[in-house]
Parts: sequence; structure tokens; C-alpha cells
Amino acid sequence: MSWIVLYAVLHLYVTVIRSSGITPHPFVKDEVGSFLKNAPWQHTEMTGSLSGGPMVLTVKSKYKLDGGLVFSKKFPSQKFKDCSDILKKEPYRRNRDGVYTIYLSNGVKRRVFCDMTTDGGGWTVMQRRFDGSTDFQKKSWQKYAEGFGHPGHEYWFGNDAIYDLTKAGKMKLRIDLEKFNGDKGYVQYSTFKIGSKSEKYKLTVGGFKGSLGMKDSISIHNGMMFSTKDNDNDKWGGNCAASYGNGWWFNACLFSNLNGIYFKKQTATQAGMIWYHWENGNKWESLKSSKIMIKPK
Ligand SMILES: [Ca+2]
Repeated sequence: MSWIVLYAVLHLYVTVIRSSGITPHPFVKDEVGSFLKNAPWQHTEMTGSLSGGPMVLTVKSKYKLDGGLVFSKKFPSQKFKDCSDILKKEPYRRNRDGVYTIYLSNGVKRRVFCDMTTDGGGWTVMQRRFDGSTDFQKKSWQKYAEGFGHPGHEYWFGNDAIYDLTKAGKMKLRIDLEKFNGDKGYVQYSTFKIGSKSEKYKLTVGGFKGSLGMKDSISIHNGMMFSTKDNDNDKWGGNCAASYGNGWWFNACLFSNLNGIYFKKQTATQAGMIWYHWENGNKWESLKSSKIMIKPK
């Protein structure tokens, strides 16, 4: 067992203990001690402290194979800023997709789905859809700003939070898509950020590349402001968001609309979850799944 695994296990252990509430120090010591009894090394001394702030656990142990090692690790109350930050500080999270806690720059705590597998992992997921269980249609400007749905399932992370994570201009964008016939593809953009609320979350996107057959379908949305049915900022005389029902960076109106209506089967309609330019069969074809995510360049 390597030290990184020891660290991982101990960290998990301590997290479990901590999440159970305020725990007196001797209890923590006993718990970790009993855990170490079953480990393939002998611990000779252990000290710990728990005083509201970071927890410090020092374990002096004698490893059977190579003699003596001192393991001393601080377990601070980490405040991760995004999924890549988590993966950087806790590398054992690799390949463990799931819901994690991050903190926005204003200190607001948010739960978010992290893709820790795709292309090196560390992707913070902004939108995920795969079964239509979350309604993207009847949502106001304010709901799109705050976010909705559940990070462990289908959700929209929220324009205010997307702005916060992308405002420094250091994020790239990846979108993974799937058709009902099983075809999968992804597109990636080296530039991705959105404006603030007062800028109506204006989209800046560029630097396209994609998997085989995937083509850009979002550049006509570049520079567009976000629109919802109750806040028309599009380039059309009418109201695209009211017509399609969902929020998006509509132009007049779309070549992509991944917040469109979720159809349970392939449906030929502009109203669906759309990525128009795909292989040679550019068409209005509602998609089966969508995942929009970001990661530092
Ligand atoms: Ca309009």
C-alpha cells in the first residue's frame, strides 16, 4: 500500500468522522487507531487535534518493508474552486465522477457534478441532460441565473456561477453529445466565458475542435446575450426563448439549443435538444444526451 493510498483512506476516514458532527478528539484517535490495527504497518504513536479549524493528525508508524517512516499530514478544511482544483489537490479522485462541493469566488458553496474521467478529468459540469427528468422549459430568467435541477442528475448550473468560474478567461469548454442511434461525439472550444448579469451573460466562445464528424454549431451564438421567455435579448423580431421555451444564447434563432425540449426518442424538430452541424447529415434531430463542462486551459 503506497502512502498516497494511506493518505486517501485516512482522509476519507477523517471526512466521515467529521461529517458525523462535532467529535471529541479521543474518539477520533480511537477510530483511526482501530483502523490502523488492520493496516499492513505498525503505528507506534499517534497524536491529533480537533479544534473547530483544520484537523491535524500525525501518525508515526513503522512500515514493515523499509523500516521507519513518519507520516504527518494536515487535513485542512479545503475549499476547492472547481473540479480541476479538486483533482489537483486530491489526485486519487481521478476516475471518480460524482457530485462534489466547490466554492465560488464570493464564498458561496455549490454542489456540482465533476467529470473526473474524460480527457484527464477535472471537468466542472455546467449542464447535464440524459433522460428529460428535469424541466428546462418553464424556467424564468432568474431560475437560469440561479441554476436548477440536481447536480447528481440533470441540471443547469446557473449563469451567475458560470460567469464566476469563467470570468477570468482561463477556461476551455467541452460538450459531449449522444444521439438516439448511439452515435457519440464531442466538441471543444479553447475560449469560453460568459458576461455578468448586467452584460446579460453574453457568450464568448471560439477555437473549435471536435471529434470525427462533429462540427461547430455554436459560433452563430458567439457574442449573443442570454435570453429566456421573460427576457428577450435575441436578434430576432420575435422572442426565440418564448418560441422554444428554454433559455439559451439565441441569435435569430439557433444552430444549437442544448436546453431545448427533451424528447424521449429521436424527433425531427427545431424545438428539441439540438446540435445542427454533425457529420454530413446536418439536421434538426433531437439528441439523447448532453454534457457541457469546463476546465482550465
Ligand atoms: Ca427578439
